[in-house]
Amino acid sequence: METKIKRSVCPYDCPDTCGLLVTVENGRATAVAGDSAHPFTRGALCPKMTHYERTVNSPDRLTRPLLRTGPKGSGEFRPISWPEAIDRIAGQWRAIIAAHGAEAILPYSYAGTMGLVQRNAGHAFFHRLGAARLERTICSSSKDVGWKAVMGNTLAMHPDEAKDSDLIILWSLNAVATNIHFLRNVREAQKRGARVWLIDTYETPTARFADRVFLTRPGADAALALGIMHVMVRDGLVDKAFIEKYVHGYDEFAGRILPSYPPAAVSALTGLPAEVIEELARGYAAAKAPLIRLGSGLCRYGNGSMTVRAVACLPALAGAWAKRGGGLLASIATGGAFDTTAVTREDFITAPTRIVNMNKLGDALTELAPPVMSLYVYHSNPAAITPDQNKVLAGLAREDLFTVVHERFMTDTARYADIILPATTSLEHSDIYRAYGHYCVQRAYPVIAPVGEAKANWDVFRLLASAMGFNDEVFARSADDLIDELLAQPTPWLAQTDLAALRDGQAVELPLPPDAKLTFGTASGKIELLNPADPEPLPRYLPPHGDDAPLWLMTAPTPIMLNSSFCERADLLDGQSMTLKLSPADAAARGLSDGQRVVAFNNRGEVAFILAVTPGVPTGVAVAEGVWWIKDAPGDRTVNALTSQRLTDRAAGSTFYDTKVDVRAG
Ligand SMILES: Nc1nc2c(c(=O)[nH]1)N[C@H]1C(S)=C(S)[C@@H](COP(=O)(O)OP(=O)(O)OC[C@H]3O[C@@H](n4cnc5c(=O)[nH]c(N)nc54)[C@H](O)[C@@H]3O)O[C@H]1N2
Ligand SMILES: Nc1nc2c(c(=O)[nH]1)N[C@H]1C(S)=C(S)[C@@H](COP(=O)(O)OP(=O)(O)OC[C@H]3O[C@@H](n4cnc5c(=O)[nH]c(N)nc54)[C@H](O)[C@@H]3O)O[C@H]1N2
Ligand code: SF4
Ligand SMILES: [Mo]
Repeated sequence: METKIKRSVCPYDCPDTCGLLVTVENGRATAVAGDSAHPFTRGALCPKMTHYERTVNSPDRLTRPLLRTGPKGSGEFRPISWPEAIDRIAGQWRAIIAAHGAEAILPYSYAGTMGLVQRNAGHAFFHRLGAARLERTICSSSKDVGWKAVMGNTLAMHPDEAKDSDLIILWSLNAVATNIHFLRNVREAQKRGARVWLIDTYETPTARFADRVFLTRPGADAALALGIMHVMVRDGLVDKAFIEKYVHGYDEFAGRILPSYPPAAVSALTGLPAEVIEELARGYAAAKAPLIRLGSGLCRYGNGSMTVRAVACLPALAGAWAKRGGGLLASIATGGAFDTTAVTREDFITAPTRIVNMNKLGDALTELAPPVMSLYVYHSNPAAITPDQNKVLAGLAREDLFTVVHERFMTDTARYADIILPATTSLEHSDIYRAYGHYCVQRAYPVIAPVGEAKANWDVFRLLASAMGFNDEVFARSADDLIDELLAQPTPWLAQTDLAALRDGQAVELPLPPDAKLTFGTASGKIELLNPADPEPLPRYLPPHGDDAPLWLMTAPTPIMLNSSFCERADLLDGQSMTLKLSPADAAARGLSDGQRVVAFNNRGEVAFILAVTPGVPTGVAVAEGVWWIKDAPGDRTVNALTSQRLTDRAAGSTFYDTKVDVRAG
């Protein structure tokens, strides 16, 4: 028997992008461990990935192309060969293009895999085809824009600085589920005496690591941040020397928040007592190096971008950026390291084609004119993860919609396909990964052969390109050729990186300039509390969308899933059911008791859950963790039947948390 340990990278949409060591025995992946040589993740993995081999070797893997034989959604298929599958797709597309034009074809992809080549594998092909373009803003586009309104292109601070902070605020971040390696830094800071605050809408599992937990009304964080800053300005608790040197528009900013956001007004918006807002301000201002780790939950509201913008002003008032360990960490953007246009090939767009926002897939499939006639889904599960599930499913059920799904498993989306193509897992293909929670980059080579007849995203698009008669040179290249090309680019970051180590598959950290934290990438070169180029030069509180229903619904992550990925793993679900958490008061008011079947509803849909009554959820809030597959749900819908297609104030982002429901026995 031959046993080897091979390096790889966790491909999932998680800020940590862990280094992996895979045990391969006779060509089969038999165990997965963390790579202790990884500079940031240092050998630890989350519970989902400690048995990644169970996903890779799952008996439920799709291993052959499939052709639908039953009604849409029935899950009835028969195997066909790859050449037949590709021929059928190309044939259907030629007919659709002849009758409706190529813009009737819509690609749908997001972040099943985060590697730069496989994630973006369809762009060159669909641009060449002249297909409609997907606006990929389901995650946190509004957060990026909110941060940029204040900080421009300033580089994110290094996550290891957290160890030197004396006050860490986990703001809208359930780190136990979504950022465990940052939590390790938090624990180290705690050992050195740091205090930890959590600002969320309910007591998440992360609450047990916090010294103080502040529960705010959903969608009200801008008011909270402005209220804290009101107290700091009012009481002279700001760092005047820092503001003088590094901040633009302090006087105008102070002129707005002094009259508008006194603690009493902020208390009415957030539900936090005025004394608590005063206490937060004093504690924050008194800290030597306060650090805000800003999660993404709060950006998924109609006011999300403005909310992030308001929070991003806080460290400027405290002068936190000048202190080691102080500042604000939102997301780490290392896009500048690689010029991905070699993969995405925007130059293939000869005439701009129509753009469809991915959050509005439901409307796009049911209402758009001229209609979408074909949908090609890869590394995404829109039937589960996209808002307004009833509309999405109605669209997917259209008999005249030709749907192709490239997948690893029979997901809720795959069930609606006309043709399913089997996809490789990350252990079976090549890629190169950046991270959004640290500065490492890492290349991964295949560590095992594809399972069954599975193919990687890039390889499928090469086949489709050939079938459509595209003989552009890029389609002749392999994924490894493209990665080599990305690494050969003379970007300033790569010029300072150990390319040999990167080519060897080691995790390599992109260097941050020593003065990065005080080098502000804005037009004024300062932190812009006042941003004269923005249509709204000053931040303010905007109300969220809300709905005509009494309970805010938190569609939060669970440690055992990653969006809808890992639902294939019964060992992780471990018999758990899809629950809805409610406060004792809200349950009693509706005559509901723990463990019973309930239905959450609003004007978009109805979803059955098992009720969990807990004092960790405040009144007025309901919590549904995880994006489940319908087959594991108590009813025939999952959480996104309740969420809406409405977009954020800026950047056309998703508004998953901006959802209200009522609950009844069911
Ligand atoms: N285990 C696991 N890990 C994941 C994911 C997963 O599904 N499961 N998803 C991955 C992806 S794609 C992403 S984008 C990241 C997201 O990870 P995070 O940045 O942690 O963002 P969210 O999980 O959306 O929300 C974080 C918290 O925001 C809270 N929240 C909601 N509304 C508000 C509000 O108005 N104010 C405040 N203060 N808090 C609020 C929620 O209750 C939740 O606890 O995680 C990634 N990692
Ligand atoms: N209610 C609610 N909905 C949410 C969220 C939420 O917090 N609450 N979070 C939202 C966020 S932040 C995000 S980013 C989106 C994420 O939405 P998606 O990016 O769609 O994420 P997943 O649900 O993980 O689905 C990814 C699919 O890709 C498949 N896959 C994995 N690797 C490959 C591959 O190499 N090739 C192919 N072809 N397939 C592959 C997996 O099997 C999986 O089914 O969901 C959003 N939806
Ligand atoms: S999901 Fe996140 S924490 Fe878990 S192994 Fe992957 S990168 Fe690491
Ligand atoms: Mo996301």
